[in-house]
Amino acid sequence: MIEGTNGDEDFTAKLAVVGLGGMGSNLINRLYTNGIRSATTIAINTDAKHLNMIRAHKKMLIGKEITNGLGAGGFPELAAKCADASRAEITEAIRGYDMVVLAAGMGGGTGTGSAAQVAQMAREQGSLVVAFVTYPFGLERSRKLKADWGLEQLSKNADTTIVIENDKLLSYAPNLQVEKAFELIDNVAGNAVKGIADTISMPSLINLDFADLRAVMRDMGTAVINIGMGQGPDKVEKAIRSTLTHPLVEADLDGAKSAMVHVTGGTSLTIEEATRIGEGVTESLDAKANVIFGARLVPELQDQIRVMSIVTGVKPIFGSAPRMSEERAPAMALDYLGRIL
Ligand SMILES: Nc1nc2c(ncn2[C@@H]2O[C@H](COP(=O)(O)OP(=O)(O)OP(=O)(O)O)[C@@H](O)[C@H]2O)c(=O)[nH]1
Ligand SMILES: [Mg+2]
Repeated sequence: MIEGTNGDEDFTAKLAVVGLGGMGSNLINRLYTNGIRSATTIAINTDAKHLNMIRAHKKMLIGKEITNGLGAGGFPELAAKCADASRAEITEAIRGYDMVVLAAGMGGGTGTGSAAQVAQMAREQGSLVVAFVTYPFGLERSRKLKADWGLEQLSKNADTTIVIENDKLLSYAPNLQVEKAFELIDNVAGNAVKGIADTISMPSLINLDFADLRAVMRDMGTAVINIGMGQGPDKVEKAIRSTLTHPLVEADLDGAKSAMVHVTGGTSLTIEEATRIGEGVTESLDAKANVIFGARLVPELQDQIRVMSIVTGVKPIFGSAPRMSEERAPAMALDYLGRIL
């Protein structure tokens, strides 16, 4: 018991992960099915059929009177109306969380049109709002304008908006089938969300608490996420190198204000190794940037080290990755990527 308390109070930060639209709900399904213990999962969609297939702690169909549960058909304005019409229920569902993590694919109707509004509702209640969004493949041409619009609205309303560019992720494993590509993206985003949730709610080798996270994520605009992995004798160097070479969107780091680095490793990971990685992956940032580290031991990882670094206050540059080809190719690329990421 902590001195000065009656022992009943819960000092862990309360977290909700809210998935919006098809992509967001799929991510929630994955998190829930894999058993996320540190956060409440909430799926929100205008599409009743899709929502029916999703498993989550809470599910919510929005704008029933407007779309009849048939989805927003790629129209963000319509989805924004749906979010507005369901404002009271959404506000109720996200009430009382210290942090709300939003997930949505930019480029369609529901996720694109409702993300900014849900972010605003969560902020009004005082939650720290961090959004994970994907930016459409080059081959989804008509969706990019919508995505740009959605991203702009969202970054005005969320504290930090972390962007994953689909093409960029796929440039590390070209010629993947679209479905496999989505699966991969969901995995990466899901791991990142789970990483943040676990980091602040479970005992760790190097603890990161909610106050630390808030300091680097409050009012920070857009952010980039880099992921890396190391294994074997040079695992620390490999982890640093792969993290620096696997940004999920290219960005101009000039204005970088802060960064969060999280390292996960098997039980042999030492504090010294984790610190070395934290320093290695943030070396190029301005000396004034506020950098926080966290590290957790996950016995199943054995000799493997996994790194996630999120750099905030940067400007994403879209379109630097080669466009994903529409060709179909073997799934072995997925296995290859699974190892790097
Ligand atoms: N990672 C991932 N991305 C997806 C998935 N489905 C779609 N996307 C991407 O997310 C963007 C938005 O698609 P959806 O999430 O299906 O759209 P929505 O928000 O449901 O919009 P409406 O169906 O028009 O209401 C697409 O342009 C794709 O780039 C998925 O299962 N996983
Ligand atoms: Mg949909």
